[in-house]
Amino acid sequence: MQTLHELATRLKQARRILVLTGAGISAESGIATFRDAQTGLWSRFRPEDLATPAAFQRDPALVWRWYAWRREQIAQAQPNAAHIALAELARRTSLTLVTQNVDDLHQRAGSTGVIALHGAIARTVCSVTGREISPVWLAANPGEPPRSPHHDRGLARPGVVWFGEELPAEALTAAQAAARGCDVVLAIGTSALVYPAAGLPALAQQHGAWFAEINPQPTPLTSAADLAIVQTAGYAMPAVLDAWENR
Ligand code: BV8
Repeated sequence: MQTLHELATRLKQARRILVLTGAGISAESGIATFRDAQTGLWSRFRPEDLATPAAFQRDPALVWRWYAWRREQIAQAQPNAAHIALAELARRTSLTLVTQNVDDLHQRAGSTGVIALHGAIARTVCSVTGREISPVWLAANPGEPPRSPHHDRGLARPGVVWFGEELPAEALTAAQAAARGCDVVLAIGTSALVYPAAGLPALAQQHGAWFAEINPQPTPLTSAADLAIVQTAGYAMPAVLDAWENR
């Protein structure tokens, strides 16, 4: 419990906080993490092999169906205690929330100004132009995937960043600025394997920030953390808020 009290004290004393979340924060909402063994018909695929432009080029229907399955998981999920505690924490202090997740659970928990580095699974864009495709158009033009209204060779694809694709420049610039300007950086529920997102805690530390990690498993960043809390997000984040109140 001492480590949670130390984290609460650090957060309370911080001028500016950067929080980086990964799929682990949505695990207790029932959404499989990105690298967890995929269930059912998806168990024979590695996510990294499906979340690429080449996979979509090779078999657009397969990739479209994988995202439809994931969208369904997210639609049935609710924000969990960790998402809710983070939204509450942001109401008490200056906090920038950067997420690698493509679900909307932070937003549904009340977090605002969320920097979504890897896009949003709920968005659909044209595979050639990148322009948004409306749900109205999709409902009127079903398909796996539907074709795009923006280009005669275009197909509908999820509005997420695939491996090998650039992150949205504005989001990445804002996240890196937040890393340079924070005095506490907190990584929650990420395996810290995917760059440039996983480089944000080190960037913050290079600029003098104190770094804590919440994850039931060790990650490549654990050894660099000033404080490693080996707990689930759903347990640790509400407990940090409780400890904050008793400080
Ligand atoms: C790019 C969207 C320019 C799609 C995703 C530098 C060095 C090395 C490689 C690279 C580099 N720069 C670029 C690369 C290549 C690549 C990369 O990083 N590859 C890795 C695998 C080596 N990066 C890119 O391609 C990026 N683009 O940089 O463009 C470029 C391009 C090519 C070459 C050079 C430069 C684009 C990356 C974005 C990919 N898209 N998602 C989709 O979702 O379908 S990333 C994907 O992994 C996920 O979406 C997620 O965002 C991300 C990280 O995963 P996590 O969120 O951490 O989830 P994971 O399952 O891995 O881990 C869950 C964790 O939770 C675990 O640690 C677990 O212990 C913990 N946990 C479980 N339960 C709980 C919990 N924690 C707390 N509570 C719990 N209850």
